[in-house]
Amino acid sequence: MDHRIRQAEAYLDQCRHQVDRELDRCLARNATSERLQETMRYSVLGGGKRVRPALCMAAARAMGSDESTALAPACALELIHAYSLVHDDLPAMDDDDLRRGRPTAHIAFDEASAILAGDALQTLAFALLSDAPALSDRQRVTMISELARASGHQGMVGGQAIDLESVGQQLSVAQLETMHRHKTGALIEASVRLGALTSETVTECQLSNLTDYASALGLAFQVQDDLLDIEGDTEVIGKRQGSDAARAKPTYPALLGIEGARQHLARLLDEALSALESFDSEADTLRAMADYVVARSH
Ligand code: GRG
Repeated sequence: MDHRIRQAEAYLDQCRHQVDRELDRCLARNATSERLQETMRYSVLGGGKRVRPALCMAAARAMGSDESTALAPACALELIHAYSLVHDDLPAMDDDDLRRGRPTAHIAFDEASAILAGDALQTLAFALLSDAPALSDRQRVTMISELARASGHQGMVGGQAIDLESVGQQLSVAQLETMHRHKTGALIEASVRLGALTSETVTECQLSNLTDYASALGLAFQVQDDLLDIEGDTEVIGKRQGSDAARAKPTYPALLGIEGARQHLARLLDEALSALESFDSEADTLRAMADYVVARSH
């Protein structure tokens, strides 16, 4: 297990290096407004684990694709993720002052710049995918469609809406799961699916198994996030210093108890790994990523 976690950390470093170089290049062009460009760069290039790009590239590896074909989708996923964090931190949402140990975008710049940067990061994700030189037209359209669904009202934005509506409410475990499947899970599923779609020969059965892996992993990610919240990990300061409303949100440990949440996490890890049973060693990086997600400390 420890060996697999170290393997995942090394892979995350490698993906971060490639993705950040590409994002740096994309965000250096055509500065219509220097302030907007600075806010975008600050929001994307200032840290982050790069879990979604790594999942995308690991899924491409599992399918035997050249991993460079997954670079554009990996960057697009990170851009959507960055936009969601910038908007999530705004006063109208979670009202957070810190993210990744630094002032949030609306504090470092201003609210209007943060809103515009989030909007522009989102559209840049789709521009990047539509221009991806290593993908066929069909792959580009499929990926754009999948990413749009996963991040829009049927996915992440829908989950955020449920989250905002549920503040102060008593949710059941099933309702909490529905919220997280949309808010966090949909983009994690898209990360793995876009990686797999870099292969022209991926079958429905392979996609379905990889989606099951990602679906369990997405929930595991959230359960671990809730546990880290409780354990008061100081490295996730931004999220932890949210508004009173943010703190009143329902969590797995609140519903299941800390031990119950840990057991749930272990079951989800089993589920994720079982979904990869039909894959051989080519899926070892995905297996390592699953171990990392449940063991991560930030
Ligand atoms: C505002 C449209 C809109 C959506 C917001 C995903 C989301 C929806 C908000 C993020 C808030 C949050 C902290 C959710 C919990 C799980 C999560 C996505 C944590 C942050 O992701 P990491 O840990 O962050 O991958 P880094 O900083 O490593 O990139």
